[in-house]
Amino acid sequence: MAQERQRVLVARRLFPEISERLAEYFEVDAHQLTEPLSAEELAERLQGCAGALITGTERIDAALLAACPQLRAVCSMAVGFNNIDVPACTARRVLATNAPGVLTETTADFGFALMMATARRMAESEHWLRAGHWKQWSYDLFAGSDVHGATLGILGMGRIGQAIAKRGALGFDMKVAYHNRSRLSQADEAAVGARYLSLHDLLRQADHLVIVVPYTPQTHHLIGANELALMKPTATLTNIARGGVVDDAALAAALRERRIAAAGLDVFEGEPTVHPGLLTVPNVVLTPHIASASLPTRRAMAELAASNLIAALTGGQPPTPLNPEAVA
Ligand code: 8YV
Repeated sequence: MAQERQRVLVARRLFPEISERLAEYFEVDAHQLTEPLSAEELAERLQGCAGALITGTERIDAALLAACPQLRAVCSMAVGFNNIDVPACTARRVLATNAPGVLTETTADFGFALMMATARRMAESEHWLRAGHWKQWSYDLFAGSDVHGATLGILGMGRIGQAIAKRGALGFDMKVAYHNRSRLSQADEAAVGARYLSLHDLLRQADHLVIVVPYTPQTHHLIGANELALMKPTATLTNIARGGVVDDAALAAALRERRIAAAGLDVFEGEPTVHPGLLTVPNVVLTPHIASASLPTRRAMAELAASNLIAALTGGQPPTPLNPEAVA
């Protein structure tokens, strides 16, 4: 009798070829709707599943794992994994994987673009033009701040932070400074043209601050009212990391009172809901968590998650495990 195939869930609507590839190995249940599964629906759909391909938005916590005892692998196509309780996965011998590397350059491109759009007031001026306000030239019409030659402050110097640093140092002649939990080696600092500063010095010196730290209990509201108060009134803040690293209410107040010049935000506390104070100030560029959204990169992210899932459930070596000890 043929051996029963393992079941896997593809928890979000994705490229059809991902499900087709998984179907060569597994019985695949692919969620087809753009609307995500609720926590209850996710637990229900995972019944009897050995694996799940997820994104950065499905919560994998102890309660879900307890409700899905057959689960052996949870493979995310996001690099950030604050939605996965990795120790809880390890305790249940569930392998968890993320998707580092494949989105680095695309995400760095977007972070740099968002910082530039913020500094040069692109969204604000575009809305104004569309609204029919453009009647004449004026010397200070949407005059912003320069990017080239300015001090780029990078908070979080992992792969994406380093890729942004290179863009600033090599492409735009910026003075690049950074703060990170651990300092880079001298060779790595030289390679990306960045010097290390304390968080407070970084906030004081940056003309353009770009935030790229992972979201953890330690980075929750890392940037709040006190930190914003250290920034230059001419400075911009760009967040492509996670909502929750910045206190959005404090940021909205700082923008409204022009205590900093402008912000560019791709991530929000409680997204897709956006703090109402951010929706009503003009000096902020708002995008819906799309920093990794080029089609080739989204495909590469999904492919990496699928490779992890196939390896995890067929006795192979998953390329990017978060808790290899879970199955050691
Ligand atoms: C994802 C991201 O698009 O990889 C991450 O950590 O934030 C984005 O690239 C998002 O998490 C959905 O998976």
